[in-house]
Amino acid sequence: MSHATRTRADRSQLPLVAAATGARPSRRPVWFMRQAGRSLPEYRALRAEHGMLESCFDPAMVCEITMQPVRRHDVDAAILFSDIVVPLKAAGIDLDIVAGTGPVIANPVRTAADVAALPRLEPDAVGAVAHAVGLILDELSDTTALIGFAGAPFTLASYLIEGGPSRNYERTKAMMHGDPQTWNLLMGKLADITIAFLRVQLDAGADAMQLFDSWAGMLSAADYQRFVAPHSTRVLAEVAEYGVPRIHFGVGTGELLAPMAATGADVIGVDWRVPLDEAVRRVGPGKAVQGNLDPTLLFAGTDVVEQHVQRVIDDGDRAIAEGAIGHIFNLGHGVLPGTDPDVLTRVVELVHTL
Ligand code: 1CP
Repeated sequence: MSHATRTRADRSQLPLVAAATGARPSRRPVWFMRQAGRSLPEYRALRAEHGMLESCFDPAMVCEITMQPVRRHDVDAAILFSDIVVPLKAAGIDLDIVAGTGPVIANPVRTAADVAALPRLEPDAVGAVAHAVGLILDELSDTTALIGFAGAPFTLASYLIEGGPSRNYERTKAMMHGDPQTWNLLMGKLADITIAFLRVQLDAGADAMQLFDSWAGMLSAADYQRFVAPHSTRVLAEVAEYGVPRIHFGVGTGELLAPMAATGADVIGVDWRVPLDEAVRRVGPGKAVQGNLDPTLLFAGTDVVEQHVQRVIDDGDRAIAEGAIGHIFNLGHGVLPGTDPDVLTRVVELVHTL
């Protein structure tokens, strides 16, 4: 089967790509991390009968769930419906995504032997994802970008080592500091998987990509530089040839914005703790910024939402005055499950008119 993939000239029409590359977007682009998911009743209805991982390997379902927030909110980007552990599962690692918890790893990776036994990701194992990307591109308008994504090696390592979500990351940090050689082998293998997963999505035609290092903010800048940055840098370098915007994001990364920017990303995602203009002073000029409305403020009522959307836009404008090449509006982290989807629709309208 053949699908419509976009040329570089087509992509420059996408507001998200324009903002990410220093061109003038036709409107300020906005999308939301976790825009597909439990805030939408149509998502809950579809998922009621299908497991999370099962859904991620069904191209028609991936396409439908990816498109739901685009239809509803008129966002400027779709993000592929998947999960950061999908390539690990596809490679053969025994794990599940448990409702209300998140990823759970059957046999956590704790020793040099565990690391040596980790499989590689064969592109065919995520053929369903490539298929889904094609279906999505056939449905998207000429002005809506498709963002592919992957988890960065550190965030993936934290799930594999801890066995699931963690509060303190003690086992992760124990391996990092106590056995740096095994740590680096693990991070190298995860970087390979991440690169392979991103390449599959980019070969299939994704217009942009986001590397999620969600939990990197748990690290000091020194540890980030020494144990994480070289691996994320390699991931970003290996996909540079596609020429699509590479977005890099983590939570609580105020102290890491400079080293995260130095990994080579084109766009730096910022959480709600650091105003976008201050973020640019840390990131340095020449990159775009993405963010950063606090997702909890969506529960605070219309007046608060409107006031803070305006503030983030003003911060974004100041960021551009300070040397950022563009601003992509987003939340500072993912949409929370209890969010009223009508509030998200209103945020998009506001961003497009203010
Ligand atoms: O039952 C459900 O509906 C499962 C909830 C859910 C959903 C909707 C999970 C479990 N993953 C997802 C989809 C998902 N995951 C997307 C879809 C696209 C979109 O944004 O609309 C994306 C981009 C992710 C990426 C992801 N998964 C990240 C990075 C982004 C972030 O939020 O920081 C992380 C850390 C995960 C792990 C994960 N998967 C699911 C959960 C609940 C978690 C977090 C668990 C934890 O707190 O550690």
